[in-house]
Amino acid sequence: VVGPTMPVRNPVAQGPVNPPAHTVDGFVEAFLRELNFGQGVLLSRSTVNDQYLALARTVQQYLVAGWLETGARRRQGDRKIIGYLSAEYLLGRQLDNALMATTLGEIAEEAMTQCGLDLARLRAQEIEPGLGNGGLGRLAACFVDSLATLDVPCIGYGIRYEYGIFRQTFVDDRQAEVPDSWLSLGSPWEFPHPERQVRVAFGGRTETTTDEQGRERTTWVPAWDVLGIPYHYMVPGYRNGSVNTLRLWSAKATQAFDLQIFNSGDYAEAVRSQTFAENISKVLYPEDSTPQGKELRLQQQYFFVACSLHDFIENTLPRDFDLRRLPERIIFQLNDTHPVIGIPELMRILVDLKGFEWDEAWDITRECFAYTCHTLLPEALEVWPVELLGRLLPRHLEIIYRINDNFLDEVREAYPGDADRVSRMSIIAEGPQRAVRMAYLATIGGSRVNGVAELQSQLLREKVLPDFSELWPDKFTNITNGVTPRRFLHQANPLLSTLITEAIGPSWVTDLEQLRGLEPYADDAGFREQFQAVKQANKERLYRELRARDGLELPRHAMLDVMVKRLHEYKRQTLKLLHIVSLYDDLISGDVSPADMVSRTFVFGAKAAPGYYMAKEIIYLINSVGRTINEDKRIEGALSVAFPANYNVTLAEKVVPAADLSEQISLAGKEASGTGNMKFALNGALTIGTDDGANVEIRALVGDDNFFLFGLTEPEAEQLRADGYDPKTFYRSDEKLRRTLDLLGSGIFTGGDASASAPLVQNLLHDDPFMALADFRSYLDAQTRVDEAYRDSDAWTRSAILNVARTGFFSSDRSMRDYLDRVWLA
Ligand code: GPQ
Repeated sequence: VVGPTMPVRNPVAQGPVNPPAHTVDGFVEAFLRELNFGQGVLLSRSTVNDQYLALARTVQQYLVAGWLETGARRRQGDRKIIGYLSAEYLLGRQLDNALMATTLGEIAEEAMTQCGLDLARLRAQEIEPGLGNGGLGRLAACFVDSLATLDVPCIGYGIRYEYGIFRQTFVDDRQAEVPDSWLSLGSPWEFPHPERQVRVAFGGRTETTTDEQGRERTTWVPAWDVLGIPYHYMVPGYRNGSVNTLRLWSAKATQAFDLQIFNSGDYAEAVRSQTFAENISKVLYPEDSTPQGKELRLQQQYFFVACSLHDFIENTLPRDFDLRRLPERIIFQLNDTHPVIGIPELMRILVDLKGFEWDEAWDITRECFAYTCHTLLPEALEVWPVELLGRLLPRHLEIIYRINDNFLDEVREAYPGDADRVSRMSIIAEGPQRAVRMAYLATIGGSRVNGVAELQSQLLREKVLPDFSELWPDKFTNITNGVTPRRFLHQANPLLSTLITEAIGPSWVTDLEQLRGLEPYADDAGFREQFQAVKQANKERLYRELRARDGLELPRHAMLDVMVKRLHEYKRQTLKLLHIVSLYDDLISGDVSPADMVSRTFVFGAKAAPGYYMAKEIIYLINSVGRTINEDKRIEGALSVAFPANYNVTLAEKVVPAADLSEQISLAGKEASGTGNMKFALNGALTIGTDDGANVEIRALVGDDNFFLFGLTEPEAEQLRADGYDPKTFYRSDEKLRRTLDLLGSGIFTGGDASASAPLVQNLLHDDPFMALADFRSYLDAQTRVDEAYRDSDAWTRSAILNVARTGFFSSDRSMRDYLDRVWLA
């Protein structure tokens, strides 16, 4: 079974079989077939899960022919393929997306009704594949969506984690993590291909021998290996018949168990090596922007990259392909540093396995990779201890050393006598523990380096990789992130989509700049009224969901103020919390009466990395403050706080369309881009935000009048830090801040126990690494401007419409065109 595909010469089998008829009858027929022959049950005896699985497989039937055709077309053509290498894909639910791509929504609805079933109930049965942490993983999902929609050949490569991002629960207001067994009820969206397994080696040593021509040849003698089994997922373009592939790798032991040990009775020992091997794709690391440097993580990285390169070279390229032309057929885009080990791996393939000379292999390799950096946080830049990398991948470490030697020669030549620079630029960081700087390897070994928003790209050049951008100014570029308008506008916000389409026609879905055509409608009172009605309906949809999902009761008419994103100190959920506490203080001190306050409902969504202590303290305090405020009758419901557990893509699709206010309040210079900020603006929320990441570009596009700016700029924050930032000075000089922090620390939110809030409060007073106290006053003032603006609901709605109309730039279709122009086909 293992081996090349055998051409079948039967003319009947040349093309794909036709999908079922695009009618209710056709759909019902296909569905019942799937239920009977796929699930092996009668409709009358089927469970909701049976029905969901059959429905998923039915919708899939409509996509498969396009998928097979796209594949055949790609194989016949010779277009360059984008090999998107990403350790994370935060896909979200597949069913709705597939229904949208195939225009089967109404047909499926009617077909299910005819079968006596409720489509909404079946949709709710799907557990989303949470194979990512946050923005980086979701970006990858948006990018593959856009590439399919643009009909650009792309294979997304990644890991099929058996357990994705943990399911978050709250126990006594604190986060508790539950494993996400997303595969346990079946996985109808994947196509396993065990016959296309790839063997991946680890450990051992290298051997150098001299061949007959006197050339040195190094071979790797590994110590152990695992198999990678590819699982294929369809990535449909938007109603264009083009369907790309996502290829996710699952680890399998080369030997299931040791029969001899098993027979001797030691069952645990008999399966030990299997467990060890299969752990590689067992679980997603839940750290976001903070790599842990764990051996298993490096195993994951090498595992999926080695599988992917092998798969492309041996199975995707034609048999006799001349590898000197590899850069004409593939560009591997490195989604952050996680797949950077692919650079030495391609060198190893070319030099050790294919017999290339080093220099020629290096020229090919550099052309085949490009690197995207998603951060400015120094702690987020991956480094691997030399000892660990050498133990796990001895040959790759040798190759990295040689790449480094050659590169440092280049540096010495360009800057004679500058030893300092040489050590600054070395891939190997010297010190008590020598380490491989993966961002440097990526920069040296790739043809392009890009940041993900203008400001971050500038800071990347100036602060993170200044020596490299000086040496190779043309290598650096910016490509501002984007989000797919299909999932985050068309699918998530059907009411607004209909309103937009009625105004400007339907083609904005694949040409988002057309939203500009909405600008005149901002001044149309009738349109504003409809827009408001849509927002209100979306709020009510969200509140229904939160009632059913989390038992939350929320007022219908308050301003909806939303902060959803990973929990991280730099993102400053704390600042939001201080704002809430300050409003509560206004109320209970009698400074403001509930009737005079602009009512707000605050919605948080955030997972903390399980080992991130301060982030978990912040979650605890948000929950504690929220509970106290929600239960306090004195404030007459002027404020309410909702923190639904387990924020994920599915919930985002309900939250984003409902929001009035989008909180994008990171300390300037810390958020690389943000993509939630884009989703909210596109759905007609106004942003309160700092001059950070893509906020800068959002504000430039929507205009100052339609954006609430506050806070230090990046240079100001830098200056403040250089001058010796002392949060206490802000605490002392601002009475409102003092009262707010004192109230937070008083114990009234934590059952009378002041020590329960101390970790956060003390951290803010004595350290405050992300300058929440410095920005507090400016934030509060901006929130006052928000209140004033919200009181004039017509003017607010006008601004909201202009936000939609002016943010078409943030389509990931545009991002993909930029990558094509500036990186992939440059
Ligand atoms: N991002 Cl380095 C992540 O989600 N995880 C990471 O490990 C790193 C970055 C985010 C980044 O924080 C956001 O500002 C970006 O919008 C997002 O990547 C996509 O580029």
